[in-house]
Amino acid sequence: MTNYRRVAVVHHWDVDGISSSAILGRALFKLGVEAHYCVPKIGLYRPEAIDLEAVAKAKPRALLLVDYGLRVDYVDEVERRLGVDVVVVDHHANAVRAQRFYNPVARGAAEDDYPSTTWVLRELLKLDDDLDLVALGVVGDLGKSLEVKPIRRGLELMASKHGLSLEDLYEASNLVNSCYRLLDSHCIGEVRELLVERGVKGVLASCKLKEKAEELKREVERAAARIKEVFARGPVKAYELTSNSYITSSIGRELAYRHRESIVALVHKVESLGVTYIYVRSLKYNLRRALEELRAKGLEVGGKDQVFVVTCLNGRGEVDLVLEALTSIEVF
Ligand SMILES: [Mn+2]
Repeated sequence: MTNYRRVAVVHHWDVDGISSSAILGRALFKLGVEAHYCVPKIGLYRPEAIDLEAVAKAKPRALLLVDYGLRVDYVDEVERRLGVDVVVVDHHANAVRAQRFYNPVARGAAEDDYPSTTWVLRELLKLDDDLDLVALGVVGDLGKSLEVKPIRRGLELMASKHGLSLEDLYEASNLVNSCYRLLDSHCIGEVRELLVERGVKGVLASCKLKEKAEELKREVERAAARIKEVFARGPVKAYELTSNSYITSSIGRELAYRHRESIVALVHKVESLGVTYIYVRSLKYNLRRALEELRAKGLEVGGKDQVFVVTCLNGRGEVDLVLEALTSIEVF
């Protein structure tokens, strides 16, 4: 990394992405590398989501793509357009890239062994410090499913070294994620700085973040009251959500926990983004095959074994294709 005197860090807007960029921020500072940060347009996993003009203005020698789950052909496109090395650090299911690609999951490692990008960074940078940030990324990505994972005990120990409990990490994760759920990019930048300077405790002490979380909670309650069931066949249940906040995953997760034996699909049209998301989660069924099938059909899909999201930009019957793929899962 010291080959590059100045880098741009483009990171995912969720708590794992922000914690990862805070870890990198500290590491780059120690190496004397200047870092410029940029968050892609919230909700989009495409080259256009990255403000390449702004990135180019900073004249970086390399761009680090952190926890963003961008398709490998899109990564190559960004590299071509920007004309500098792009380095990927990630843990989302993806094709493998030949160079500058630190994603053990894409290379075949088990998702449970790399539950977050902070965990990938921990290994890559051989971290002994910053373990509160590492643990925060894991708690953010695993959510409540952490309770049944073997990694739980280890995280508890990591947190306790910083005088924190798992509960504290859940709360911090919720506070940090309020920013992107309210589509507030400015807030994301502030939180990253806070994490770089003061770690997880800084987040827990922030009044501004507490207010954000309260604002979000009220919006989630209002939206949850409007959810409609629109499809039910076998284990598959589909719901429709209307809200102009990016609360697809909070509501989708909640529905999945409420219907543990099912595959839950949540169709969420976010008018302020001009995008419809289909969020699919199941605690019981492995969705990887459906994810790959839909990707092969040309849909914009990102995700893992238990969860994936389809982004519908022009409405080409994606909902029907997803329901079709899901209703055939049971056969396998
Ligand atoms: Mn992640």
